[in-house]
Amino acid sequence: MRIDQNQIEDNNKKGLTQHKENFDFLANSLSKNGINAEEIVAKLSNFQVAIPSWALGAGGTRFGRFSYGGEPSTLEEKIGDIGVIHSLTQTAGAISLHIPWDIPKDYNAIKELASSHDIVFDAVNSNTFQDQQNAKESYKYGSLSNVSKAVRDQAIQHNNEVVAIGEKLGSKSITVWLADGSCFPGQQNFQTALQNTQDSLKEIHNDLPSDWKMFIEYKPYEPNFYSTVIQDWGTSFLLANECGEKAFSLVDLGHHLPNTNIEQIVSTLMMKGKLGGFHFNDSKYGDDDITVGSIKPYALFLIFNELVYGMENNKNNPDLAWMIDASHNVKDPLEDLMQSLEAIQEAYAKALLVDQKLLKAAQLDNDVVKCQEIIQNAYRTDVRPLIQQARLAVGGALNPIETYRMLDVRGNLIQKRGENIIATGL
Ligand code: RM4
Ligand code: MN
Ligand code: MN
Repeated sequence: MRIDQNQIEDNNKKGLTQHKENFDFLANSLSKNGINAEEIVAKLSNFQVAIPSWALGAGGTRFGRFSYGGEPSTLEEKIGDIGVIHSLTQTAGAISLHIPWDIPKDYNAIKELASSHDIVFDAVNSNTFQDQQNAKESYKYGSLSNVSKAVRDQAIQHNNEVVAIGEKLGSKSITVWLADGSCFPGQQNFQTALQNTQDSLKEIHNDLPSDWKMFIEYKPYEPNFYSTVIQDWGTSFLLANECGEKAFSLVDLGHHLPNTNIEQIVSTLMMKGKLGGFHFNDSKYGDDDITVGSIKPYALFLIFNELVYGMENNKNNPDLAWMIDASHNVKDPLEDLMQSLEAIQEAYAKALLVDQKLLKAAQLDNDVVKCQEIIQNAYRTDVRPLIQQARLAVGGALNPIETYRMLDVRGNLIQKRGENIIATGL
């Protein structure tokens, strides 16, 4: 289903007068503090977050999966769904493919389809955490870290193939997330596993096209429950350094033990020019992959505060690859993704309001109370009119979810695709 620009404009009409009042009021009060609202709006309009091809169907848990009516069953339909989100929000102009879940059949047709929705191909993701049909070797005991050279070679080869697929689509980066690790003490020699992983990643890195990047994602546990080879940012950073200049760390918000100070990790990686990408989601306990900003919006804001600082001060980092890595059991996946996009924009907008000069001065004075006031004043500002203004400026909906429901997008998708389709993916 394609949403027509006129439909969006029609739906916007009824809220425009109120919006204008809200925006003018906010812009005016921000200007008293020397903040130019239009500059922030322009930054928000330009901000694009990739949608992973595996987030468009209902997710599940190991206990069950409840499909959502009208789920996309082909890559074409997934791109169509992202097209819907992008027309409404104007912030989802990229797709990230997981291979082999979503290998295009006809590359030119897929590229044309994506560009007709104004969507580009972001990082491609390799998968060596599942055995593929007819594969010679099994990843049961690891992939890039495996004690068997034959298994490692197969996994390296898979990553090379993923890069080749990405090249045909215009992607410029590969994300490697490994499930490798061990379930019981003594099962694995830590040093051998790390050394093998390092050597394998180096091979992948050295075969990358010259304008490509490799993102190394870390995660403390799951599916292995005693040890994970790339368990934390330090290990990822170490490996990225060993591999070379095309390698970077990737932070997935759900891949930390409870209460980890993620904003500090972001800051360190940016200072060292080694932050490559970001996977957004939220969680309470583990890698819950729930809607961005639904549990810890203040933490998300603090992370964005470091990102904004880093983007200003650490030009040694590449342009960051932003992606939502979440999937859902109980919500309409498209509505859920729009909620995530809104939360990301909100945290970004609030971080842009932090008066960095004033904060630095307060830090130099050791004025702890003032530091907190500066940070929390920004956080407590209702920035929604800025986000709406940013969407309106580029043809998006004033209220994406409301418009989505008004147009009965889900009803249309169910009519076309049926009630009991299951999307490819986990
Ligand atoms: C992992 C990790 C990866 C994602 C897979 C599906 O936990 O977050 O980024 O590709 O899940
Ligand atoms: Mn991830
Ligand atoms: Mn994850």
